Amino acid sequence: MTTSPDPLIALRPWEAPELTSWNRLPMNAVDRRAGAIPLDGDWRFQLLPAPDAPVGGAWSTAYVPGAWTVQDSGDLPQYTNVTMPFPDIPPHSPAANPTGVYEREVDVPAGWAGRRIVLQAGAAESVLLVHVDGRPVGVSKDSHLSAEFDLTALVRPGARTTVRLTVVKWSDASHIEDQDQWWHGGLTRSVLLYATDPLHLADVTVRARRDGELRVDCQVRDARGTLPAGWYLTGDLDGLPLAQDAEFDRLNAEDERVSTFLGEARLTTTVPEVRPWTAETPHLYALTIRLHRADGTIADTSRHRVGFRDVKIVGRDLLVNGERIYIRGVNRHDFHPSTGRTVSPEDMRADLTLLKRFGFNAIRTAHYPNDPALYDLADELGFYVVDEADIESHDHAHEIADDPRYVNAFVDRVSRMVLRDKNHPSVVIWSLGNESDYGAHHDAAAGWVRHHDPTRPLQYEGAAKLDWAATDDASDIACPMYAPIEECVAHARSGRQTRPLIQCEYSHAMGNSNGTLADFWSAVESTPGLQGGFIWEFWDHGILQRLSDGRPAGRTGPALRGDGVAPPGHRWAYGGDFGERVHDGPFIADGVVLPDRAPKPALYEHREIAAPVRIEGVEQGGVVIGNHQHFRTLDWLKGEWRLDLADGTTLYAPADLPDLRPGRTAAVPLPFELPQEGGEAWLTLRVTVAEAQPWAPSGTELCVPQVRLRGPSPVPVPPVSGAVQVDAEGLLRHPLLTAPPTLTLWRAPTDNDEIGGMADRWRDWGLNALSRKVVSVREEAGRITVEAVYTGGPADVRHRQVLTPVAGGVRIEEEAELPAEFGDVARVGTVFETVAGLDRLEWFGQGPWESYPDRAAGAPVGHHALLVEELFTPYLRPQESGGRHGVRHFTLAGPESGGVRVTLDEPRQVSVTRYRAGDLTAAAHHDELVPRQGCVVHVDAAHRGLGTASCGPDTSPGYLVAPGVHRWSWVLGEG
Ligand code: IPT
Repeated sequence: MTTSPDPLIALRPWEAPELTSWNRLPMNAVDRRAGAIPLDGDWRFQLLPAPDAPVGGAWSTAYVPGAWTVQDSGDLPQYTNVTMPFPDIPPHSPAANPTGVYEREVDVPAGWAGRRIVLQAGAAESVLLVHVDGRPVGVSKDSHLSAEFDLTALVRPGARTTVRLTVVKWSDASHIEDQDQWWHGGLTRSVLLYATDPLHLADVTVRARRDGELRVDCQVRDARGTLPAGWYLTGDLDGLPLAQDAEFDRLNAEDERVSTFLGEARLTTTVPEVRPWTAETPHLYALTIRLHRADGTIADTSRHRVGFRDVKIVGRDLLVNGERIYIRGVNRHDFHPSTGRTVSPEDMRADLTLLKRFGFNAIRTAHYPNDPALYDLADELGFYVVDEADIESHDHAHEIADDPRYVNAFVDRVSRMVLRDKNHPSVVIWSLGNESDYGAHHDAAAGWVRHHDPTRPLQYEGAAKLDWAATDDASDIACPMYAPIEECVAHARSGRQTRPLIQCEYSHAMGNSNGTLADFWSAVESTPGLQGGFIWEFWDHGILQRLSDGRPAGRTGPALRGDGVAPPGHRWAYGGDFGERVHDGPFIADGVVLPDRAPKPALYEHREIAAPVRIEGVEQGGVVIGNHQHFRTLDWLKGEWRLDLADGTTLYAPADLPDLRPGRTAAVPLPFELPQEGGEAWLTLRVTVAEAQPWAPSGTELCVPQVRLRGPSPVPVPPVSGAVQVDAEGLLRHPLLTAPPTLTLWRAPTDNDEIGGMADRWRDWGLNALSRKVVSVREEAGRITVEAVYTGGPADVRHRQVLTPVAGGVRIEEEAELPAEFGDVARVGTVFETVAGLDRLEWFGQGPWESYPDRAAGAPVGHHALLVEELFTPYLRPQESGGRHGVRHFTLAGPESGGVRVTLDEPRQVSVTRYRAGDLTAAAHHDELVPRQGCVVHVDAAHRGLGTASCGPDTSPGYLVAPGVHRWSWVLGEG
């Protein structure tokens, strides 16, 4: 070990959990961005092999804010879930410990003479050491909160100063930042330098109640020590003046300490006819607080946006402004595919805008305080935020939760989060962190929060999971993760429930997933005591990676396409793709959006489940409409009716939405006279934004509730004379097919299938490679019966096709007998392939987006058309994709030419892609797939639900494909 005269290095703070900071200023909620000098941009940079290695190598540059791991530094991102990336046990870190030294000059303005000068580092991963002109300044830990240092005594206004920020990647703190995400190193949020008058606002705490009461508590300090006599505060809220609370001043004056050193003052007002803040109505008021010197001049100013609202738990209900709300939440990491960790306000606005459009009203900042700008946006756009502290000790949870060396870190992280975010109306719940067992440190941190901020509930999954009904732990909410819905319902009905039940994580969105979401929500909405949860998670964290050299593309990489496919020459990297030896593969790709924020189809399912307007049913010629919002009427929405008939007819009519208060229903007249002919009929209400919202221009579609007005009337397809062509094996010959219809029981395993163990079972049964043997081919009056067996598994599967010539094509009646040995398979169905040139699918069934048997509540029945390429979702690890549920008939045709027309005996699962299931199974990344010229078409008699077994419950029994006899029939025509 090299010895260093530098005291910050000599302290070895990276292996000292007791030391959470040195010389760092207390966290506060005063916004200092206005007037500050931003220090973002290129810094001199060198990466040392260890924190105590000498600085003195060659300098390169690194961009701030940014992770060096995506900037060609030689150190690359690594993804692990639970497992720590190094074997050292807490509080130790490995000897090989990449350490980034950032340096730059700053010209301190001459005008700052006599002012207090502060450096703010937005985030450093994981230990920050600060030097100015070679002199030690301070230390900070917590990779996801800012650190401030007073530089007044160290810098000279008018002179040039060298700032050095040393960031040590691995430390005792890494053990409590084990958050199932990419490990990076660097200064990942902005750095700035600001100046204040020595007399300044040290903190401002805003409490704004739904009844219009506003209370602002201010802490005033003077950097010179003693406060000058006669200072006072003024403030106003949208022009309404606040008054300094005289009684509060009188009590303070009695305490000499307070009046001399620790200035405290309270400003109050009552807003008449206040417009309350909710996620649906995020009304904000502008508050300005001014600190005056005795002569009236202004020493300091702080600006805030204020939302008036109450959050309360009453019994087992979480209430916002007295209403029991549903939490339609998502877990969100700070992520961007190019920068890894650094997110711009524009990107965050895009995240939140998308979430609003898809019906989300809540965010859990998993598993650390997100970028500060996120909370401003959540206030403005309207989200309920569970603000989570930067604590996850997953790999060593049990050891750390009671290791006294870590107690400071727990309380420090939780308290600093609360101090930073306490003024945001969007923050409705504090969270003590994630997956860190339950120990004394949690109670210590909970005690701090409950004392400091009694206005919000607190949650911690690790505490509440021991007994959902407990009343004396570190959680005011039972917030389990991935609990089966039946368990939640049983608890709510048990009579033992003591607190709200809101799942902190549910419906794991890895790959093609989120099965049974609608069932989850129908249970929530019909069970008092259940209030929703947070889907895991928002992002698929694929990092944009150059194929040429395997490096991250970085912030200067190519523009993203926005359709889920990586730009040419690139792919989305997941665990292992940077050569990591320890990693957790694609488990990092488990979001509802692909890495470029392209929505996965599951989002449409969520959108419909969360719809503000629903069709409750049809009664006596009227359609019953319901308002499912908590706080708004329907006047900001508009509707349009659409009627789809099986024969291809589509009719439209304008819809007048009724004037409905939240929770109410009303019947409106049926907009159409139902035509006598045309078969099955579906009425859809397309609801769009009438009045532009900050998150959606007018015209944005929000939901498409629908109701069936008439069931199918089967049209008989009589046989005709003629002949069906089969080969010696009994396989259909057809000019438009390059592969004849055969039986298949295999789908390219989804992540749920793989991790849930189903795929291995299917492989053991040989379902991916069954071979067909013809048993007999018989012809009788033009009708051909083909008996075959599919072998290779523990038992043979018998399959029969009866091929009959019918007007315009051939009817194929199929029967497959699945032996009892094959309990629970992926699908039973037909697969065939078409000639090239059939590029467009038109269908009558559910759509337009992808849907599966247990994820089909958000895809309305109607006439849909898409290009074959558009049908496919590019899940990061290729897998079953592109399915459409409830298809009645479809045509696959070229731009001019006719093509294949298929009519099904009943609504079936269908997919049309450029890939065989085997192609998808064999590929590890999307870019490895070579699209076929023709189409691979699946028509399924039965298709297994998706479930969420990659982390959580599998699909429900009703969505499984059971053994026994399956029958289906379809007509293959040309059209
Ligand atoms: C749960 C974690 O809290 C979350 O961070 C993520 O890892 C998720 O799983 C899976 O993607 S913990 C799990 C052991 C239930």
